[in-house]
Amino acid sequence: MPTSKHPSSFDGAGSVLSTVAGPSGAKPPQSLGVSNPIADRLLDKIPAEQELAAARPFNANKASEYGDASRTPAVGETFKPSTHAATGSTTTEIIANDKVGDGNPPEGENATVDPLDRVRIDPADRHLTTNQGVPVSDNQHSLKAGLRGPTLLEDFVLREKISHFDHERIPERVVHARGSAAHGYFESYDNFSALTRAIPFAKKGKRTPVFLRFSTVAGERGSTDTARDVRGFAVKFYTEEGNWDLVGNNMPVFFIQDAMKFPDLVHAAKPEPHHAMPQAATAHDTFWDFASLSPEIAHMLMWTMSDRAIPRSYRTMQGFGVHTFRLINAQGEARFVKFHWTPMQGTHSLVWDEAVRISGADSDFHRRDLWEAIEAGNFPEWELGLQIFTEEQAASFAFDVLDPTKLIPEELVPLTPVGKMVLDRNPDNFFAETEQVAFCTSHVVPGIDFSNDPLLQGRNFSYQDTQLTRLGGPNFHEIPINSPIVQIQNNQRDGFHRQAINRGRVNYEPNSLGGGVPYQAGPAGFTSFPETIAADKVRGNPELFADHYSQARLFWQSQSTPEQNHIVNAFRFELTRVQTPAVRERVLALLANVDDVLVSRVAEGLGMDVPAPLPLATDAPIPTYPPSPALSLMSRPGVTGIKGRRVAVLIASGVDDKAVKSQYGSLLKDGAVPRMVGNMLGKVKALDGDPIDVEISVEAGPSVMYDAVIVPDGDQAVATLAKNAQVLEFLREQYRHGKPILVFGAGSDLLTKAMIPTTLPDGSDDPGLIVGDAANTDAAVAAFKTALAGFRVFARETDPPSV
Ligand code: HDE
Repeated sequence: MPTSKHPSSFDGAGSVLSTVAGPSGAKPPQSLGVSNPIADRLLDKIPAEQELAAARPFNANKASEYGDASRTPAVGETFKPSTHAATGSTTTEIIANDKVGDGNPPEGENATVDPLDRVRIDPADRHLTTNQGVPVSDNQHSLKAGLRGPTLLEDFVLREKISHFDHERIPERVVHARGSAAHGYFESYDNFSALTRAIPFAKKGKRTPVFLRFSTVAGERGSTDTARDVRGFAVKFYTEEGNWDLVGNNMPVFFIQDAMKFPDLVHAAKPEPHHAMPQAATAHDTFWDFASLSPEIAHMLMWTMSDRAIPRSYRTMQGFGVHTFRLINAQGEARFVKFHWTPMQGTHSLVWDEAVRISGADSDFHRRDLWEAIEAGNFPEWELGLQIFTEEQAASFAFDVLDPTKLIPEELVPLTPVGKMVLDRNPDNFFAETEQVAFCTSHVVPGIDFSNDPLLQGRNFSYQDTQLTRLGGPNFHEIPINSPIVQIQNNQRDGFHRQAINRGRVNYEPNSLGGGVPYQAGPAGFTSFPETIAADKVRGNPELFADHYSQARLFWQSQSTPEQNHIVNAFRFELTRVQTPAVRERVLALLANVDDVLVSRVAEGLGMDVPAPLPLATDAPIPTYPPSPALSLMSRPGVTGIKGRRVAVLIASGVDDKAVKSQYGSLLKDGAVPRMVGNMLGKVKALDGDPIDVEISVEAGPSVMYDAVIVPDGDQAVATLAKNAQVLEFLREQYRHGKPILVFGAGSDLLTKAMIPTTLPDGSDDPGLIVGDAANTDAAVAAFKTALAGFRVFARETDPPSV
């Protein structure tokens, strides 16, 4: 018979053994009559709970919750229990088994935030099981009454499998449904704590893990990557003070000025509701109807009709936080800030004819490009630059910094580089990570704060709300990709799909029974900038929001000639697809306020006269700006050269294999991705040497899949290739899309057959058409690489295209 730990008194033992009521003021019992580890823990737990509660006779912080004192929240009071048992849910938590664990209560721990390794799954050497872990003997057949008989309802293996499959899909994002993502890190260039206490900027070389999701906006989850659209650029920083989501776009301004208009904008842009067409395109009546009645959209239209809306790659896009935010340092000093991500790969775009063809050739073009670059260790990088300015400066600008249709020209507030972001790891699983990641603009950390931009304020509600439906409840922060890398400790409980098993009976604050924990952090926690506001409660916009055109004009005037040509063509394309003449006319009336040349060129393309401009929304003088070179794609060629650029090497039997192989190798060495492209798969006989394998056919990998082409020497090869109209079309498209063409010897005949001009339309040399021969091979390859690293040869373009 075991001896009791406290044998002398049984007084009050019945109450300890009960879960309700007890004597007033009695001393705790010293024995429960039996002794075993559980009873002993109960005997310890009850008085320790009482002692813990008694340690807090009142809430000492209460007075600090009112008036001026409440501006500096106090740190919560905490009390340490004499035994850990005091705060447990149950005395039996020390019982161990394979399911519940080792019986050691996890003091101060929330293991749901442990690194993703905890949920990565690999089936090596494992048999199939059901979701209940039951081994599956036969994964081929349902359970039937006889080989030719009906399937039995009893077949729980079949039912589980089919039922899970039936529910595999979750609602796609209402906007930004189509996206791709990668892991990486942000590295701070220095200690920027004078600017912000946000921990990613705390020290030189500090790395913060990130997850970045790129997306298109209008298209559905399966839509094409190269649609004309804004791209999402959403970065989740996993910081030691919680997650910070910088949910931006690849354009620095937005369509509307108030969150109230977002559902209208998106309804107008999405497929028309009666026939659900067109997919992933604004080229239809309802979008332009809404747009022309909402002239605040003018500036954003210039961006979406520009080449920015058809990026070459996610890796060649800028990213912008769009809104004005605040940075706050440890002393509580605040500055305004705009966030800019600048790609080291340079800013490069597609041309429209190419984008349309890519949609047929490879609608995963951007997704594939990002995936392939990272898989090959060619990690894309962006520099984070900040435009930092004070409230006083903001007040002196000709525009309102709370207006998301306005940008701050870099010439007015230059970028301060503060760090770089590198994407160095593809996700393991698209659904678990890319699809389930939940960005919310309201996810900020100490040192980052909002401005009163009415769009941002509305977004702070919308994203959280969206995730509730999309991810099935309020516990989406527990989905591994969304959980922070730091502890989550609070009194939120329950809800669909709850993973955490919270220990103890205390799920409220203030408490004494839990020793006061988790306690409020006080000054160490997130505090909002105490902006002074004395205002009427109103619906409306500030005066400066009424200038709708000055920055649209700034953008237009800052573009290079080819970029302006593309904007004209884009308006012409979109408005040609519009059916209602009155809508077209109204858009022209809007453009008439932007620029005379722009509107007359678009009108000409539509066979219409330029109408009278739309009335302005303000009588105030319209600001003028000097052109901003930073707004042209041409201002950022990038620093990574030909890394990741794809080059087609056309081959057929009789090709000059030595030359071809050396060029192939030299491109590979510089990080480019060459491919042997032929009429069909198989081997081609080389001029002298080993046969060469064709890697892809012109049919499966047409011209638009490459950034450049090499046409090698070899009479027989050229004669074979010349018989294939797809090859000739291939070359014509390379030319039309402004891509470098390197041609050797007999290869020139192929260009002639394809009717490719040897000079530019104005008669001058074409810098992208490089002719090599045995004497100048190295120089020709070098010139080709220079052309490949740079921008396209836009000087080839004529309207309409002559090739
Ligand atoms: Fe979004 N936006 N948005 N948006 N947005 C969403 O949230 C919304 C806006 C942006 O890769 C949704 O999780 C409102 C501006 C990105 O998962 C939704 C308003 C900017 C992503 C939503 C805006 C963005 C979203 C849909 C006007 C650039 C994708 C699914 C007040 C600064 C993030 C979701 C990802 C996604 C609402 C305007 C960027 C519905 C109400 C401005 C990059 O909550």
